[in-house]
Amino acid sequence: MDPQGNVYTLWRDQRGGENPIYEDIYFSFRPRQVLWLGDLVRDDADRDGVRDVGEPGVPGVVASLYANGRCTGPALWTEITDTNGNYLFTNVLSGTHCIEFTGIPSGWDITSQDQGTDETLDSDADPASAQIRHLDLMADDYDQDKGLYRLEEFIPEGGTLLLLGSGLAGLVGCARLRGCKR
Ligand SMILES: [Ca+2]
Ligand SMILES: [Ca+2]
Ligand SMILES: [Ca+2]
Repeated sequence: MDPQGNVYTLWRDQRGGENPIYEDIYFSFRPRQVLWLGDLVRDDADRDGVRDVGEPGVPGVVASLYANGRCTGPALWTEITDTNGNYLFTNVLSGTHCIEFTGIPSGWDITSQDQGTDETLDSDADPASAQIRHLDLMADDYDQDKGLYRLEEFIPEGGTLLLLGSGLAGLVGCARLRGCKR
């Protein structure tokens, strides 16, 4: 692949066993494609780095796309996450890109990167830089996501169990998550 995202492939096919009689040389060229890239910023309420049932999207976060692997120079496009926490860049050329997130709400931080084994459920942004670097985009990609958590409201696993409501109902409501929120 060249720096513009065009893909070149060269291979050969020999016939005749150990003493080949024929050798065919093949060459293919696949021009860079126009693709979609996104698509979610979410609340990682239990701070495990993985998207769980009941963890909603976070609206109003800014995602900027750069045509290089380190988010340098001017951004190509900027999107803001919608009410469901989704963002989507359309008409993105294949090749190496970087996404940078800004506008993170006050009192929130970025959860751990690349946790678990499911690329569709993890958080891909580096917590230190708020960037997803060196994205080699070769097909539509909807799995470039970021998890956030509320700093002051997280109670780690094994921490104090709070009653969210009255009686047993409140206890069950908190115990459903490994880390409970106030
Ligand atoms: Ca989670
Ligand atoms: Ca990942
Ligand atoms: Ca992912």
